[in-house]
Amino acid sequence: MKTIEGQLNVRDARFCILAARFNDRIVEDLLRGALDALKRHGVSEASIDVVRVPGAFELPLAARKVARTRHYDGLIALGVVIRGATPHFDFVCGECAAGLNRVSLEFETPVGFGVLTCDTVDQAIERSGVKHGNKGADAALAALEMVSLLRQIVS
Ligand code: INI
Repeated sequence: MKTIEGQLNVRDARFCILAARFNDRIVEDLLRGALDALKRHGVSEASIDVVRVPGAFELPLAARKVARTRHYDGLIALGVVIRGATPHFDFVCGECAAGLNRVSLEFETPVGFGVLTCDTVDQAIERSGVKHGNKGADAALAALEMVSLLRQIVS
Protein backbone atom coordinates (compact mmCIF):
# COMPACT_ATOMS: atom_id res chain seq x y z
CA MET A 1 0.00 0.00 0.00
CA LYS A 2 1.26 3.44 -0.90
CA THR A 3 0.30 6.45 1.15
CA ILE A 4 0.74 9.87 -0.39
CA GLU A 5 0.62 12.83 1.94
CA GLY A 6 1.94 16.33 2.04
CA GLN A 7 4.79 17.55 4.21
CA LEU A 8 5.17 20.95 5.79
CA ASN A 9 8.61 21.66 4.40
CA VAL A 10 8.08 22.71 0.80
CA ARG A 11 10.94 23.83 -1.42
CA ASP A 12 10.77 26.99 -3.48
CA ALA A 13 7.08 27.61 -2.98
CA ARG A 14 5.48 31.00 -3.47
CA PHE A 15 2.42 32.03 -1.49
CA CYS A 16 -0.06 34.84 -1.78
CA ILE A 17 -2.02 35.82 1.30
CA LEU A 18 -5.30 37.60 0.63
CA ALA A 19 -6.49 39.59 3.62
CA ALA A 20 -9.78 41.41 4.08
CA ARG A 21 -9.73 44.84 5.72
CA PHE A 22 -13.15 44.45 7.38
CA ASN A 23 -12.59 43.71 11.09
CA ASP A 24 -8.98 44.52 10.39
CA ARG A 25 -7.71 44.36 13.95
CA ILE A 26 -8.57 40.68 14.12
CA VAL A 27 -7.55 39.99 10.53
CA GLU A 28 -4.11 41.42 11.32
CA ASP A 29 -3.71 38.76 14.01
CA LEU A 30 -4.65 36.07 11.48
CA LEU A 31 -2.12 37.56 9.08
CA ARG A 32 0.56 37.55 11.75
CA GLY A 33 -0.21 33.88 12.44
CA ALA A 34 -0.12 32.94 8.76
CA LEU A 35 3.19 34.72 8.15
CA ASP A 36 4.73 33.20 11.25
CA ALA A 37 3.64 29.69 10.24
CA LEU A 38 5.01 30.05 6.71
CA LYS A 39 8.33 31.50 7.86
CA ARG A 40 8.80 28.88 10.56
CA HIS A 41 8.42 26.23 7.89
CA GLY A 42 11.10 27.68 5.69
CA VAL A 43 9.18 30.00 3.39
CA SER A 44 11.15 33.21 2.92
CA GLU A 45 9.49 36.60 3.16
CA ALA A 46 10.51 37.25 -0.45
CA SER A 47 8.32 34.32 -1.48
CA ILE A 48 5.19 35.77 0.10
CA ASP A 49 2.97 38.53 -1.22
CA VAL A 50 -0.02 40.05 0.58
CA VAL A 51 -3.10 41.32 -1.26
CA ARG A 52 -5.68 43.42 0.59
CA VAL A 53 -9.38 43.45 -0.24
CA PRO A 54 -12.27 45.40 1.34
CA GLY A 55 -14.18 42.48 2.88
CA ALA A 56 -14.53 38.71 2.87
CA PHE A 57 -17.01 38.93 -0.01
CA GLU A 58 -14.23 40.25 -2.25
CA LEU A 59 -11.77 37.47 -1.42
CA PRO A 60 -12.88 35.05 -4.19
CA LEU A 61 -12.51 37.52 -7.06
CA ALA A 62 -9.09 38.66 -5.90
CA ALA A 63 -8.09 35.04 -5.34
CA ARG A 64 -9.22 34.12 -8.85
CA LYS A 65 -7.22 36.92 -10.43
CA VAL A 66 -4.18 35.97 -8.37
CA ALA A 67 -4.52 32.24 -9.13
CA ARG A 68 -4.77 33.02 -12.85
CA THR A 69 -1.28 34.50 -12.84
CA ARG A 70 0.09 31.02 -11.99
CA HIS A 71 2.69 32.90 -10.03
CA TYR A 72 1.90 31.23 -6.73
CA ASP A 73 1.88 27.64 -5.52
CA GLY A 74 -0.66 28.34 -2.81
CA LEU A 75 -3.06 31.01 -1.63
CA ILE A 76 -4.23 31.78 1.88
CA ALA A 77 -7.46 33.72 2.35
CA LEU A 78 -7.97 35.60 5.60
CA GLY A 79 -11.06 37.38 6.85
CA VAL A 80 -13.36 37.77 9.79
CA VAL A 81 -17.12 37.68 9.38
CA ILE A 82 -19.19 38.37 12.48
CA ARG A 83 -22.91 37.74 12.60
CA GLY A 84 -25.12 40.81 12.83
CA ALA A 85 -28.84 41.37 13.12
CA THR A 86 -29.58 40.70 9.44
CA PRO A 87 -28.98 37.73 7.08
CA HIS A 88 -26.00 39.60 5.55
CA PHE A 89 -23.61 37.27 7.41
CA ASP A 90 -24.95 34.19 5.64
CA PHE A 91 -24.52 35.69 2.20
CA VAL A 92 -21.00 36.93 2.86
CA CYS A 93 -19.86 33.65 4.43
CA GLY A 94 -21.56 31.44 1.87
CA GLU A 95 -20.29 33.27 -1.18
CA CYS A 96 -16.84 33.65 0.27
CA ALA A 97 -16.40 29.97 1.06
CA ALA A 98 -18.00 28.74 -2.15
CA GLY A 99 -16.08 31.24 -4.28
CA LEU A 100 -12.73 30.37 -2.76
CA ASN A 101 -13.40 26.67 -3.20
CA ARG A 102 -14.25 27.25 -6.87
CA VAL A 103 -10.99 29.10 -7.41
CA SER A 104 -9.07 26.28 -5.77
CA LEU A 105 -10.72 23.65 -7.97
CA GLU A 106 -10.62 25.66 -11.18
CA PHE A 107 -6.93 26.45 -10.94
CA GLU A 108 -5.88 23.35 -8.99
CA THR A 109 -4.27 25.69 -6.52
CA PRO A 110 -4.52 25.15 -2.77
CA VAL A 111 -6.42 27.90 -0.99
CA GLY A 112 -6.08 27.86 2.78
CA PHE A 113 -9.39 28.95 4.25
CA GLY A 114 -8.58 31.30 7.08
CA VAL A 115 -11.89 33.10 7.18
CA LEU A 116 -13.48 33.17 10.62
CA THR A 117 -17.27 32.95 10.63
CA CYS A 118 -18.31 33.80 14.17
CA ASP A 119 -21.37 34.74 16.16
CA THR A 120 -19.45 37.16 18.37
CA VAL A 121 -16.33 39.29 18.41
CA ASP A 122 -15.06 37.25 21.36
CA GLN A 123 -15.26 34.05 19.32
CA ALA A 124 -13.23 35.71 16.58
CA ILE A 125 -10.59 36.98 19.00
CA GLU A 126 -10.31 33.54 20.57
CA ARG A 127 -9.53 32.04 17.14
CA SER A 128 -6.97 34.63 16.14
CA GLY A 129 -4.22 33.76 18.58
CA VAL A 130 -5.81 33.91 22.02
CA LYS A 131 -7.58 30.76 23.21
CA HIS A 132 -8.39 28.49 20.29
CA GLY A 133 -5.15 28.86 18.36
CA ASN A 134 -4.70 31.00 15.30
CA LYS A 135 -6.80 30.05 12.29
CA GLY A 136 -4.57 32.12 10.02
CA ALA A 137 -1.66 29.88 10.96
CA ASP A 138 -3.82 26.79 10.48
CA ALA A 139 -4.84 27.94 7.02
CA ALA A 140 -1.21 28.60 6.08
CA LEU A 141 -0.19 25.12 7.23
CA ALA A 142 -3.05 23.55 5.28
CA ALA A 143 -1.93 25.42 2.15
CA LEU A 144 1.68 24.31 2.70
CA GLU A 145 0.64 20.70 3.12
CA MET A 146 -1.55 20.79 0.03
CA VAL A 147 1.21 22.32 -2.10
CA SER A 148 3.45 19.46 -1.03
CA LEU A 149 0.72 16.90 -1.69
CA LEU A 150 -0.15 18.21 -5.15
CA ARG A 151 3.49 18.15 -6.14
CA GLN A 152 3.51 14.43 -5.45
CA ILE A 153 0.43 13.68 -7.53
CA VAL A 154 1.43 14.07 -11.14
CA SER A 155 -0.84 13.14 -14.02
N1 INI B 1 -17.13 41.71 5.48
C1 INI B 1 -16.33 41.01 6.32
O1 INI B 1 -15.20 40.64 5.93
N2 INI B 1 -16.74 40.72 7.56
C2 INI B 1 -17.97 41.08 8.03
O2 INI B 1 -18.28 40.79 9.22
C3 INI B 1 -18.84 41.81 7.18
N3 INI B 1 -20.12 42.24 7.64
O3 INI B 1 -20.52 41.88 8.74
O4 INI B 1 -20.82 42.97 6.95
C4 INI B 1 -18.36 42.12 5.87
N4 INI B 1 -19.13 42.81 5.01
C5 INI B 1 -18.59 43.46 3.87
C6 INI B 1 -18.54 42.55 2.64
O5 INI B 1 -17.54 41.58 2.77
C7 INI B 1 -18.25 43.39 1.40
O6 INI B 1 -16.98 43.98 1.51
C8 INI B 1 -19.27 44.49 1.15
O7 INI B 1 -20.58 43.94 1.13
C9 INI B 1 -19.00 45.20 -0.19
O8 INI B 1 -19.05 44.29 -1.28
